Amino acid sequence: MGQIYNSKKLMDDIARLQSSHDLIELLSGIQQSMAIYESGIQEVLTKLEILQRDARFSKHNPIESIKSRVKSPMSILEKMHRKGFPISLESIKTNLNDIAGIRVICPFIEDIYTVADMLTRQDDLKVLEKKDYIQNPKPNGYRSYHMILKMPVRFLGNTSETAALPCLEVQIRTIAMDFWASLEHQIHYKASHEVPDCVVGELRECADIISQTDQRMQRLSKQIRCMEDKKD
Ligand code: 0O2
Repeated sequence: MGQIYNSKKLMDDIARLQSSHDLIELLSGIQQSMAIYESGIQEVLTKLEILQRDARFSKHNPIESIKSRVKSPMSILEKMHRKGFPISLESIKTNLNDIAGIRVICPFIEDIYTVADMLTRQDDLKVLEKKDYIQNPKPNGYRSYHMILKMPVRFLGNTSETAALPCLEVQIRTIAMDFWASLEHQIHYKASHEVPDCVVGELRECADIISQTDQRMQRLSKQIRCMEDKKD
C-alpha cells in the first residue's frame, strides 16, 4: 500500500511544543537559518548558469531548465516527523540535508551525468553523497540523480569569514523523469490517504514506460549527432 502520512501525530507533536513555547522559538530559528540556505542556492545556481552559457558554444546544452526552493517550515516539520527525528533546531540542522534544493532538468539521460560531473569538479563544493536512482530506481519507479553538497557561503561585509557550511540537495533528472515525479508526487507521495496497490502498480508501469522512452530518445539523439559529426 502507499505511504500514509499521520498528520494527527505531527499536530500532536507540534501542540506539545507550542505548550512549552518552543514552537515560536523553533519557527523563528528556522526562519533565521533561511538566509544561509538562500545564499547556498545562489552559489550553485551561478555555477549551473555558467555551464549553460558555456554550452552555447558547443552543439548541445545539457540543461533544459533549473528550479530551486527552500523548504517551508511546515514541510521541514512534516519531514522531521515522517523520518521520526526529534523536533528541534539542532536536530533539523543535523538530520535534514534538503532544506535547500535545486532541481536541474536535462533533455537526455547522458546530460544528467554531464551536470553531475561538472558539479563534482568544483573545488569549492564538497560532495557528501550521491544517490543514483536511475541505475537503481526506487521500488515505486522513481528515477532521478541526487547529490548532497556542502559549500562555503560568504556574506557581504564579512567576506574573510566563512559562515557555517549548509547542505544542499541537487536533484538532476530528465524532462520525462520530472513529468512522472511531479504527477506521482501529486497522486501519491504525500497523500493523506492510502493509495491502492493497483494505482501504485500502474504508476510503476508508467515509470518503466517513461524510462524506455528516455532511452530511445537518447539513442535517436546520438544517431543524429553522429550524422552531424560526419558532415563536419
Ligand atoms: P519534497 O517536498 O519534494 O522536498 P534519506 O535522505 O535517504 O534519509 P530522503 O530524504 O527521503 O531519505 O532522500 P531521498 O530519497 O533522496 O529523497 C529526497 C527527495 O527526493 C524528496 O524530498 C523528493 O523531493 C524526492 N523523492 C524521493 N523519492 C520520491 C518519490 O518516490 N517520488 C517523488 N515524486 N519524489 C521523490 P521530500 O522532502 O520527501 O519531498
